[in-house]
Amino acid sequence: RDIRTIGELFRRGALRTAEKPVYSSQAGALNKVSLYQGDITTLQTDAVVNAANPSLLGGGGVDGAIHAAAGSQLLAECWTLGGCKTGDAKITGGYNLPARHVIHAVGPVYDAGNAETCATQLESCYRTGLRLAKENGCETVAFPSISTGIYGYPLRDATHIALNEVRRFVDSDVEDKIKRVVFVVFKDIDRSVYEELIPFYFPPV
Ligand code: AR6
Repeated sequence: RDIRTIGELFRRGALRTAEKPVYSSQAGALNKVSLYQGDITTLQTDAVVNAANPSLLGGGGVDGAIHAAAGSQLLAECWTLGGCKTGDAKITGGYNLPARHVIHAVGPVYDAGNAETCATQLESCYRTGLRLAKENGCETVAFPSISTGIYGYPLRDATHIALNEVRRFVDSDVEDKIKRVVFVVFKDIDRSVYEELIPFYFPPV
C-alpha cells in the first residue's frame, strides 16, 4: 500500500500548507494546518478521524474505507465501545492503518429544520476529536469532511465549522500539543471550498 508520511508529503509538495506560515500573533501556533486531497487511509498521522455513525460498527463512505483498510480487529474493538452519541467521539487503535489511532466521530445527519442543533453537533465532533487526540498524545491528526457525504451537511457551512473549531482549538492549545491538523478532502469541489476558506481562518502572515 501507498503509505505516506507527513514529511514525505511535504517533500513531494502533495501536502499543501495553508498558504505558508499561518499566524504571526499566536506564539507556537505557526503553520499548523494542511490540506490534502486523497484517501485518508493512506496517511501516517498519529490519528485519523472517521466519520462514523452511532453504532460505530462501520458503514459506507470514509467509514467503510477506514474499516476495510484497518482490518477486522478494528471492528472487534468497536464492538466493545457501546456506540457513540451524535456530536461525540471515541478513540481506538489503528490496526493495519499507517495511523496509530482512529478517532470515530459521529456527525449529525443534516436536517435543515434543525440547523442550529446540527451545527452544535458538528462543532462538537471537531472539538471532541481534537481533545481525544491531545489526551492520547497524538501530535498529528487528519480529519475528513465530517457529515458532508452521506449525511448531507451543506459543504460550505460544514467547512466553516471545521475551520473555526480547529482554529479555536489550536489557539487554546497553549502547551502546543497538537502539531499539525490535516484537512483531508476527497472531491475537487471539497478541495476548492477548503482552499477558498482556509486563509480566512488561518491567514497567511
Ligand atoms: N478518504 C477521505 N475522505 C473520504 C474517503 C476517504 N477514503 N471516502 C469518502 N470521503 P461520508 P458522512 C469523504 O459519507 O457524511 C457512513 O456510512 C467524502 O467525499 O463518508 O459523515 C457512516 O457509517 C465526504 O467528503 O460521511 C455513516 O453512516 C466525507 O468523506 C455515514 O456514512 C464524508 O462523507 C456518515 O456520513
